[in-house]
Amino acid sequence: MSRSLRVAAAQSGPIQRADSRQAVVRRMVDLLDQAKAQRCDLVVFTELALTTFFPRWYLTDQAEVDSWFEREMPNAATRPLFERAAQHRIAISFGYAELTPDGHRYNTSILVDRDGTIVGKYRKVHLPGHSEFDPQRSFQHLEKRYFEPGDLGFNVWRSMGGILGMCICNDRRWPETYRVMGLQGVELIMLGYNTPSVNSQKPSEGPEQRMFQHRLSLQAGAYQNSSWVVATAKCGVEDGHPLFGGSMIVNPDGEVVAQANTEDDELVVADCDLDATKFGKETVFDFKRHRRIEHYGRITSQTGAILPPES
Ligand code: CDV
Repeated sequence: MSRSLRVAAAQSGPIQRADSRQAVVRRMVDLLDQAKAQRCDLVVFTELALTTFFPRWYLTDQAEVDSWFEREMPNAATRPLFERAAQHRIAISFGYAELTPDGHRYNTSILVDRDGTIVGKYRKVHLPGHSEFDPQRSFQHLEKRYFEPGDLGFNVWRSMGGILGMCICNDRRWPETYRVMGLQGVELIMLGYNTPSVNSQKPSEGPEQRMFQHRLSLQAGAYQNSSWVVATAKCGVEDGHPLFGGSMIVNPDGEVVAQANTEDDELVVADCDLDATKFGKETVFDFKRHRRIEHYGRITSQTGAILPPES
């Protein structure tokens, strides 16, 4: 049986603060229809796909904060997306802000199978930014204010004949993200991101350098774990704040096989042969044969760097 999946990264153009979830879902359904016309099996939407990237706003009213969160999934706004995906027999993944019944808030993504059933959930582990208003920054990035670090770890799921994993945005910059999934045999990693085009703490770091770091992270993660990586942006200018595009699909050799041309709603499609992950997993990255865990203790026993003593 062929283990090739036709996968689309469904890049999102900007979502303004005033845009309704219903309007956003209509755009997502339109991308799903395009994916159906291209015979896609799986469509990967972005991080916080239903709203503007609200962590750029410093909010003190909890009711206003909670207005950006979803209390159940699917809900009235997203049901048309679930229904159209199931009708097309397309699996999807997308991100949203999750408010749990017991009051926890996470930056979450889910995997929905071809029948419209949620089969996987991931909650963002590496939350960037800060928790209080920072006057030194040219704009805010308040993920640490609005979300708790994810509590589910980096799981993988057997779906559509393969082993699939998820992470979200800043997670893609951390080798631990990919390796924990790699150690579970991951064959395709899905991720969405909202990345400002400039560094709010370093104006000289602009779109070119940030795109280089984005590609570097995705390509290294794919190669070093011999996995496909599907990365989907929300991009364009949201209420005056530019986010870069660069949605792409990277093969298990670390090569970019498809990438976005715009900073708007756009499908980026590639045929992902999951058997192409085998060679790397059985040779240079045969973890069982080559990993030397007796030397990796610091990875899980400390966070910050501990410098050697001065001589
Ligand atoms: N949404 C994000 O996680 N954005 C971060 C920015 C703040 C650097 C990212 O890693 O792209």
